[in-house]
Amino acid sequence: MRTKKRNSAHAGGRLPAALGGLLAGYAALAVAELVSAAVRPQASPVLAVGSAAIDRAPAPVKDWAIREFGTNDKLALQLGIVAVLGVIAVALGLLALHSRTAGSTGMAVSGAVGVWAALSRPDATGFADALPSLVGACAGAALLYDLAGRLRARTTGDTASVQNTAPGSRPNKDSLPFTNGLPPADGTREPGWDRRGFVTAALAAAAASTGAGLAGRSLNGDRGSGADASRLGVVLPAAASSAPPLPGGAGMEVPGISPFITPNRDFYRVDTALVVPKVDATAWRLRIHGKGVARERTFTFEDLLGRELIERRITLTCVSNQVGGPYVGNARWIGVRLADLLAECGVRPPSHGGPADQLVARSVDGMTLGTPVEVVMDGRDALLALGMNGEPLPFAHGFPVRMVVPGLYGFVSGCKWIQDIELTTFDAYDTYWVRRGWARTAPVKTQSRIDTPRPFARPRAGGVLVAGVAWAQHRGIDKVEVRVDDGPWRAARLATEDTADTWRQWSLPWQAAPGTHTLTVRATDRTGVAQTPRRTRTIPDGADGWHSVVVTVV
Ligand SMILES: Nc1nc2c(c(=O)[nH]1)N[C@H]1C(S)=C(S)[C@@H](COP(=O)(O)O)O[C@H]1N2
Ligand SMILES: [Mo]
Repeated sequence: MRTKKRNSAHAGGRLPAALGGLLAGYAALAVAELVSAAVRPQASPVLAVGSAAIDRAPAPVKDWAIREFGTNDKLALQLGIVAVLGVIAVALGLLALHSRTAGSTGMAVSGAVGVWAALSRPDATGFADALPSLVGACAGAALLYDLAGRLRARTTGDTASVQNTAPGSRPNKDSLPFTNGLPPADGTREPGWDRRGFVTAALAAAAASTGAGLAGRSLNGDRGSGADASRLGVVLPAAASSAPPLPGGAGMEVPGISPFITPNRDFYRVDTALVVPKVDATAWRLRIHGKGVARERTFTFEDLLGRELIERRITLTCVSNQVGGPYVGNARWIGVRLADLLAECGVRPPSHGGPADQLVARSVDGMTLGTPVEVVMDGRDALLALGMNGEPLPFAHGFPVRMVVPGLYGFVSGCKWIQDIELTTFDAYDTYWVRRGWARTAPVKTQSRIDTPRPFARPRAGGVLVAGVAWAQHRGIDKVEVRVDDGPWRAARLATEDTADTWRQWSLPWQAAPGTHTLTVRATDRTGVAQTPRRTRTIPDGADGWHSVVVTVV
């Protein structure tokens, strides 16, 4: 009985059922995309679930993703989510063959996950954020219910309907032979399901979903147009204090070495934003408030542009950079000296009796980064940067305004898309990364990297130039040494130092003998501390260890 009933439920077959599930899932996402255009692009289910996954991923998983996928980690995540949703949709389609209610309920429950993710985003603006997933899931559930109904149209699940499909059986009065009520004209054995109705409904749903999805995409795409226009309209004034001219010899002409200044398009990008926030500079505000802020202030972008600007070359590094990794870059930044702004607001560093030891920077996407107030106000060139390498900040690097603090890893200093600065204490507040096991304070560790030859390169025997970069921001690089296999350490030639806040290129000519060799580099900073050999993890405060490259000389 039970099995017979199942057979009847399979009247339409598994393939159309699976397709129906997929289609319902597609419709749900497409409708959600359209609704998200009325709310916020980030409230669409894939982005909301993806962002929630990023926030909850354990550090090792995050490290693995960054290692495996690099800057494509976010694309990989989204593709992964879509793949999982596809599997769920197929399963629900098959489930709906047995029970339309169960299938549709499953679709609704999947939508609830999107609702929960969207509402739990730190930048969620309220119940509206739930709407894309909610409306999308309802559309998907309704479509699945309808399509599954067509798959079971002639066999509505009672015993009689089972016999219906048996040769010579008479149509059951409860079942609907065809939606148009007509038996097949040619008298051949019709499928036990409403094939034409299913195909028609499926095609109509696919077309409508694609239309909704494309409309949503295009509306979401237009959303940033105010921001685009505001960025195009920015004219960066000349700095009152420009960066000193680059000393001759600060840049080495070695093929394969990292250029001294990293072009914006090549500058590494590390953040949790699945969609790059596009902020309209004309509507942007920065508020400074909190403990010990005698005069709370709010600044507009115009306010900052009109102030005295300083221009500095500063090397930025990510704490997630593995030894030898790519998450380091050097740019010319223009902006406002943060210490001046804080002093205007009446902020004093702890060493001058100020009650706040932590500056918490908040971005428009809800990220929080904590920086020691003492460091920001100790005289170094901590900036609210407005420009990068002669242009307004690229959106991906924090337009309209970001923080840059020489000597600290990005996660404790480099807030992009900043909108709020709160003075507080390290005891009172843990920021985003600290809550995930990373250090509260994190000065950049001394590091060096071999850029050329590349790993597993096959240079010709004879003269080979080994070269790369070394950094120890705000302390400066004193010495770089290279070793071939287990040979002696030899001092590399250092490019002229720009400032202690920038990296230094280095090179060493090597008489390469045929065979496989390991090249190793280590740097010593101005305080006399040399890089330690032992490789450590990046969490909690940055990787230690020497960079090595294995090459085969031919
Ligand atoms: N709003 C926001 N700012 C952020 C981050 C982020 O995830 N969100 N990541 C930080 C980290 S970990 C680093 S290393 C730097 C990287 O800056 P870049 O992407 O411009 O190189 O930005 C910092 N600022
Ligand atoms: Mo970072």
